[in-house]
Amino acid sequence: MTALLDVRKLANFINGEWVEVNKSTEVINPATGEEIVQVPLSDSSSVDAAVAAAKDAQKEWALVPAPQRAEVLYQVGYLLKENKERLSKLLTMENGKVLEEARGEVQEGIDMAFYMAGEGRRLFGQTTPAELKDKFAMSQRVPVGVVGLITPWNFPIAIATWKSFPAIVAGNAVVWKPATETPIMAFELAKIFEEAGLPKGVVNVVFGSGSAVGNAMVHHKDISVISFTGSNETGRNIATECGKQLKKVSLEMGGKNAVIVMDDADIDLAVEGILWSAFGTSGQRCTACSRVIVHEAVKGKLEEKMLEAMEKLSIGNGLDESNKVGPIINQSGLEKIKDYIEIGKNEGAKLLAGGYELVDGEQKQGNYFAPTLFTDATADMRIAQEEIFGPVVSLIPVKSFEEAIKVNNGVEFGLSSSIFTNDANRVFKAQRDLDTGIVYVNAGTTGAEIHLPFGGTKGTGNGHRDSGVQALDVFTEWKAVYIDYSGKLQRAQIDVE
Ligand code: UN1
Repeated sequence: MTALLDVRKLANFINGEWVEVNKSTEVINPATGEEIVQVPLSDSSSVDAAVAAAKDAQKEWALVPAPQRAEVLYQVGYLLKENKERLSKLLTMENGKVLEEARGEVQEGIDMAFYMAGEGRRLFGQTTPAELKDKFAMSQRVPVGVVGLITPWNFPIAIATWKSFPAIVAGNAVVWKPATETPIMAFELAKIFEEAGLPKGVVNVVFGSGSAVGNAMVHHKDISVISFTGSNETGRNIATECGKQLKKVSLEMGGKNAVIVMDDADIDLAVEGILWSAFGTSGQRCTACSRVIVHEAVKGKLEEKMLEAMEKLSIGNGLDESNKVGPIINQSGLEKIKDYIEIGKNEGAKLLAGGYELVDGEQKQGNYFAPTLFTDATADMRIAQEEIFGPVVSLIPVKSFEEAIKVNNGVEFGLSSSIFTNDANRVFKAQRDLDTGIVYVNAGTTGAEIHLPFGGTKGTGNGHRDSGVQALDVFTEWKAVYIDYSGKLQRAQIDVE
């Protein structure tokens, strides 16, 4: 219990009512090991109730003109703004990310609200010339109905806004399962929807596990679209099940993102970019940098400067603003990272810094892991291929620009990539040849802005995008409309003069 939060136990939000559930589990602050609140563990009956409410509400909501639907999102934006500091602190408490980053994440939600509200006055379709006289043709976006959102713990508010805001402005109703590790942002966002005047049933929140709540959503016949961000394994299972039902599914499942440092790069800038994208959020971002592909001519210099900069990173509770690296979300996340340290050592990579859990003093109660640097990794090692989701980065030396691009692309994921170079030709070649959904030049692999499409190639997803205007493609169908005002039967393809 904290002064920032006025309840001891969260409740589901179904049809505009706060519905208690008997079974619950604790939400732990990963920085201190203390319980913050209890989160419901719902079962499929809550999902059924939420979907029924959503289905009902959606019929009316779809008839509200889009600019008026957008008015609610403007209100949501203002309320997020008003509550930014309190929400950021709660976010740090449930997720662990340092306060500066938590503020950044809440800001992403604010930006998304105003951006998507603007779409209420656009939601463009197209008018198209018809091939026959006195005939009008157009295509327009229509809502898909009830959408199911399954969101992760690493960006509990930003990712929720990337998905729910476009869904709402497009005229859909939402059933949302947030991660049980970080339910407070969902609870707060639901309260904000309520206060902003969103009609009841348009957004419903059901707390609980993937195996109970998530599974029931994926199997529910009245949910038309599932939008999921999370692990590769879960995403693939969801896609298989949705495939059987011909249900549209949008997946975002992580990355193995690299920063390339060429021999002509500004090394100090590269070090800053790597540090920010490898150790921000303790490496628990889908976009986190976990490989550095470095030209052998500057490898020694980069290692030296990385080590120097890493020494200055203070690790600890994110509410203390002097800390730059917060905790790992939970024990199993920590164990996975430890396993990869052993794997890396056994594979023959050289451990230059970190590689251990912090177990003394203030850090004893939380899940802290030291920022870690391996060097002399090779492209095929498991630490250079698999997503670790922790503050672990591996340097892979290469001999040329071409080899760097090849190593970057030689993984199963394709979310984000970056290159540090001052050579204009390399910049243009790299942005063309790096096989990822997001490419940065002279910046790290993180820092996506909400009005651009977010997502990736290959194992990262299935071709859809979160955020940006492109997110509307997930939550709408295209309808083609032909209006013949000639007063006679005109047959397309046949009666063309
Ligand atoms: C994620 O990595 O899971 O680009 C989301 C970024 C943030 C969003 C990251 N704006 O780092």
